[in-house]
Amino acid sequence: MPDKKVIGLHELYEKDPIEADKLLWGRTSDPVTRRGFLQKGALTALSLALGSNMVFANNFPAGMIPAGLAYSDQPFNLPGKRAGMVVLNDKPINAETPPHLLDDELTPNDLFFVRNNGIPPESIDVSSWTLTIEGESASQKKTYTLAELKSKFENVTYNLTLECGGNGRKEFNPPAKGNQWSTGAVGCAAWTGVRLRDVLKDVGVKSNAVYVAYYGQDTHLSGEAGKVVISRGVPVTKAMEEESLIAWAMNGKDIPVLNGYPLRLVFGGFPASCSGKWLSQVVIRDQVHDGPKMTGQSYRVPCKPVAPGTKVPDDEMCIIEEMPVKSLITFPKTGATIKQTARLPIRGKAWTSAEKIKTVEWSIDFGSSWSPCTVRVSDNRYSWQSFDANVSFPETGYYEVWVRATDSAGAAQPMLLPGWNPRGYLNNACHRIAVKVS
Ligand SMILES: Nc1nc2c(c(=O)[nH]1)N[C@H]1C(S)=C(S)[C@@H](COP(=O)(O)O)O[C@H]1N2
Ligand SMILES: [Mo]
Repeated sequence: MPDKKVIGLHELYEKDPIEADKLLWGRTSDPVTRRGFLQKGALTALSLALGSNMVFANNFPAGMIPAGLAYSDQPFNLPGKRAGMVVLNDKPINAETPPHLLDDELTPNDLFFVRNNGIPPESIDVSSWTLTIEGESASQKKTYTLAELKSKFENVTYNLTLECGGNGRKEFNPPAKGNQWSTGAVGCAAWTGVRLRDVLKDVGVKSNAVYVAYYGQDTHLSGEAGKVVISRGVPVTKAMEEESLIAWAMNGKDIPVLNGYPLRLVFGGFPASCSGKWLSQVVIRDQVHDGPKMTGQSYRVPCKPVAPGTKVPDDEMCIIEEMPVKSLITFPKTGATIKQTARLPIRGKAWTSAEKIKTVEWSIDFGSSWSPCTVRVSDNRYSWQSFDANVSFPETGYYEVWVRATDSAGAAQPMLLPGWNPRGYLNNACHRIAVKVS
C-alpha cells in the first residue's frame, strides 16, 4: 500500500472547513459557522448546551449536532430547562417549547424558550452587576447596582408575553434562513422589576430622545472580546409605557441564566429581540438606534407586501414594532383520539399587542364555520389569555381543530400564512391540531 498520511477530521476542518464538510457530508457549509465552531467561544456555548464539558471537543466534526441534543428524545436537558424542549441550535443555544408544554397559566422558568444570538456570560457576580444609563439624549450618565435599582424604584410585577419575531418561520416558502422555529418561541411569565420609565426619569430624558436601546453582557460567537452580539431598542414612547420593565425575577424566582440572569428588559407586545438580556447598559438615543441586528434586514419586514422570494433592498425594509394577534392550542397534543360520543375539551393561549383578546373561535371544518371559546380575562395588557371550549364531532373520522383569535383592535389571525418576507418574521397563521374520532 502507498504510504499515505491519514489526516484527522479536525485537522481537515481546521485547514479547509468547506472541503472537509464536502467530504463528510457531500454538501457545502457556511465557512463562518464551521470555523467559528472550533473557537473557544463556540466550544463554551456547546458545553453550556450540554450542561458539561465535551471531552475531545476538538475531534467533534463541525456541522454536527451532538447526539445529546440532536434528537427530540434528548437524554440531557439544557441547564435550567426541562426535558421536552426542542433544541434548534446549540451554537448559540436556541430551544423552543412544544405547544402542549405551554398549557400552564404562566410559562414555568424551566419551559421558557431560549433565543440566544451569542454566548451567555460565564461567571455572573450579582453583587457587582451594574446598569449604566447614558446616551445622546440622557441628561447625565448614571450607574446603578442591582441593590440600588431594587430599593430606589417601585417594584412591580406584570404578566408579559415574549414572542420571537421569527416564531413560525419554519412555514415560509421559499424558506428563510435562521432558526426554524415552529410555534414555540413564545412564553408568558410574571416579570418583576422596576419600570424602565422610572429609571429613565431619574437619569433625565432630553426632549430630543427618539429611541431607547440596550447592551448586554453576552459574548459574540467569534469569542472576540468587546464585539457586540445584539443591541436593539424601542421607540421612546414604548420605553415609557407602564408595563415596560427592567426585570430581575421571573415567576418569583431568579431569571434562568439562559433567559438573561441577573437583569433584562421586558417589553410585551414587541418582538422579544427588543428585550435585552444580561442587561448592563441602556442608551437613550437622539435617533433610531443603529446597533447590531437593528439595521439592514434584521427584525425588519418589507414596508409594502412583496411576492414570495423577492429580494428587498434595505431601504424598503421597516422595523417590526407591534407583534400581531396570535393563539396556540395547548391541549390536547396534536394526534388526540376520542370516541364520537365524547366532547373534546380544548385549551390554549391567545395574545396580542393590542389592549386585549376579544374572541377566540374554533373550527373543525377548515374555517367554514366557527364557534366561540371561553376567553379568560387577563391581569394586565400584554399578558396572554387562556381560552377553552368543548368540541363535538358529527361523525367518526379525521379532523383538524383550528383556532382563531381576534383582538380588541379588530385584527384577526389569518388561516393561512400571512405575507412572505425575506427573513421569515410575523407568521401568525392559525394553529391546528389533528384529532381522530372513532
Ligand atoms: N443580550 C441579548 N439579549 C437578547 C438576545 C441575545 O441574544 N442577547 N436575544 C434576543 C432575542 S432575538 C429574543 S427572541 C429574546 C429571547 O428571550 P428568551 O431567550 O428569554 O426567550 O431575547 C432577546 N434579547
Ligand atoms: Mo428573536
